[in-house]
Amino acid sequence: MTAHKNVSVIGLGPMGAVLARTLLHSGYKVTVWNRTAEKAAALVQEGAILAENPAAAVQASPVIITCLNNYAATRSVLETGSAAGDLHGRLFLELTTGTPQDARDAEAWANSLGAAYLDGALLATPRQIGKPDTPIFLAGSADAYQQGEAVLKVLGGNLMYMGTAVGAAAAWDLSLLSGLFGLMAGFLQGARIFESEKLPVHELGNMIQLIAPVLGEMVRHEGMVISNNDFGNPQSSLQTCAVSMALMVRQAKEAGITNEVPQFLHQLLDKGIKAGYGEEQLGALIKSMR
Ligand code: FVH
Repeated sequence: MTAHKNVSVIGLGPMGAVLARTLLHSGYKVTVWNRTAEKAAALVQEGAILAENPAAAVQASPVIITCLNNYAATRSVLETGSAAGDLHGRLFLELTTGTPQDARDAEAWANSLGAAYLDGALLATPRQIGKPDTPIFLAGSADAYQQGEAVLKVLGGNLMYMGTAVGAAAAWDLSLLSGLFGLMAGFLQGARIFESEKLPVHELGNMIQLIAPVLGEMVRHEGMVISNNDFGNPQSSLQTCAVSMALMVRQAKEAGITNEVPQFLHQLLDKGIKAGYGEEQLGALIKSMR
């Protein structure tokens, strides 16, 4: 087995364990380390090697994947014993979720140790890892990306290298998560509307999946509106959208359900309308958010 087929995974939470297992079952020699060693038991039975400490995990492979709760946890683990010094000449591939500043700090630290650094963001839940369409955002030097590409391809077929500005993967990740959780918050309010009308909630989920391209087109359009700074000629103005929000607030009152989500959105729209953007496109709301 060549050194290129050796990889170490530090952090065996739900995601780290799946990353290690996926690599293991793709023919990699996988060395693992986790603060709570018992979490490695199943992986060891499947053929992974449990490192005694973080330094041993680093020494075992040319590519070190970290997937922990946050970047501070990664740093504290890699500052244990000789692990940090042992990173010299290796690729440190951080797959923990963080901010762009976390990524910049991590890259500067890794480079100061003589390690290559690649910042990654997994746009997937553990059960979606290892599929041909699993998206992973990457950022860092082109050399670091080349060093990590083969391992990453096993974890997700849809690699998106966002360039050498190392904060880019985290920026893409957090921005998409913002969109996702906004949709989820809206979906949950919709689910309460469904429940109040005794409709089956799973059908709402199915419908959102079915019409996702139409919803995506609306978001794409507002992205162009903002980038072009062209907020005129609305098909659906802030004023129009505020009417829908007011309906949702009223429905919540009529049905005796929570109104937190529509109330919040209504307030946001109201702020934009009061600022004078009522007859502009929905994307104009960004002007009162700036
Ligand atoms: N799970 C998911 O769906 C998401 C999908 C998108 C990407 N995320 C990110 O992946 C990172 C790891 O997530 P996770 O699901 O594996 O679980 P977490 O609870 O976030 O992390 C558990 C591991 O972190 C270790 N850990 C926590 N604090 C420390 C510390 N101070 N020192 C050392 N290790 C620490 C923990 O160790 P232990 O509790 O088992 O001993 C686990 O290994 C995360 O950034 C997600 O946002 C997953």
